[in-house]
Amino acid sequence: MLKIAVQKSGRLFEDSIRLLKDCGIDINNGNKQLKAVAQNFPLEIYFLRDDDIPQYVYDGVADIGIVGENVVLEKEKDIETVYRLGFGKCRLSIAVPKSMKYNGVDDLQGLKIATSYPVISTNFLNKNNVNAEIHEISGSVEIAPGIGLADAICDLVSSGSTLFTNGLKEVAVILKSEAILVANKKLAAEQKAIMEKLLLRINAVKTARHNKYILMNAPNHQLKNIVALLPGMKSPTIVPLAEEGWSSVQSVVNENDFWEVIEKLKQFEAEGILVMPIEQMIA
Ligand code: PRT
Ligand code: ZN
Repeated sequence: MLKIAVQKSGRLFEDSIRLLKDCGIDINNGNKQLKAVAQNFPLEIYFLRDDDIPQYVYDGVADIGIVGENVVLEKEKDIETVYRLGFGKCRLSIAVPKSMKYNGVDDLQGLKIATSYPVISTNFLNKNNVNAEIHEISGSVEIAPGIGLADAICDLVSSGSTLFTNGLKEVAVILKSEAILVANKKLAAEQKAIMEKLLLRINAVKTARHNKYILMNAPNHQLKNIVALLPGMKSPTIVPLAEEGWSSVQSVVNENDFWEVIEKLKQFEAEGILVMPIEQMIA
C-alpha cells in the first residue's frame, strides 16, 4: 500500500479527489472518515489539514501528499517535489493600504507586516535587505492593516478581490504557487513502484486535459494540407468515406493551438468537425 495525504476540506480537497478519480482510483469517503482505502489500487488516503501534510510526509506517516507549494516552502521539511499538479494556483504577495505610496521593496523598511507565512516572507525581506517586523497571525490576515495591527500584509492572492474589499493593493509577488505532489525521500522500493504507477496515470490524465480529440470530413484534394496541420500522436488517421472523393480525418490537438487549427481546417474545406475530450493519454 502507498499512503497518500490529501487536504481534508478546503480549496485543494475537490481537485485532489477528482484527480485520483480521473486516474481510475475508486475512493469511498462517504462518511468523511480520516482514512479511506482505494477499492482498485494499492492506495490508502489520509485526510488531513494541509499544514500538517509536509510533516506527515517527512515522518513517513504518509508516503506522498498533495499540498500547496506555499505550505511546503513555509514548513521547510526535507521532502521531494515529484509533480506540479496545475491546480490550486495562487501567489503569495505583499500588499499595502491603497493610499500608501509604493515605489519598491525599500518602501517596506521598518514596517510591521502581518502574515501566516513568516518563513517565506522573512526570506524574501532578507534577500532584499529590507528590515521589517514580521507579525505572525494564523487567519484573516487581510484585516490586519484596517484594525491597526500591521502596516502591510503578506498573504495568498488569487483573484485579488479580498485585497480590494479590504482597501489593499498588491505590490510584490513573492511566490507563484500551485498544488504539488510531494514524497518522502526514503520511500521503500515497493512504495516507489506504486508511486511510479500513480504518476503514469496522473501524467496521462494531465496530458489528456490539455488535448482534444478531433474528427472531421475533408475532401481528398486537401488531405495533404490537413495532415501537415495535424501532427496527432504519430500522424492523423485517415479513413475513406462512402462518398467518393472524401475522407474522415481523426487526430489530437493541443489546447494551445486549438482555435488556430480549427480556423485553418475550415480554410482547407474540412466539414462536420467534432471535438471530444480525451480521458487518458498514454504516449
Ligand atoms: O483547513 P486547512 O488548514 O487544511 O486549510 P486552509 O484554510 O489552511 O487552506 P485553504 O483550503 O484555504 O487553502 C489551501 C491551499 O489552496 C493553499 O495553501 C494554497 O496553496 C491554495 N490556494 C489557492 C489558496 C488560494 N488560492 C486563496 N485564494 N489559499 C488561500 N486563498 C485565500 C487567501 O488566503 C485569501 O484569504 O483566499 C483569499 C484570497 O482570495 P482572492 O480570490 O480574493 O484573491
Ligand atoms: Zn491550513
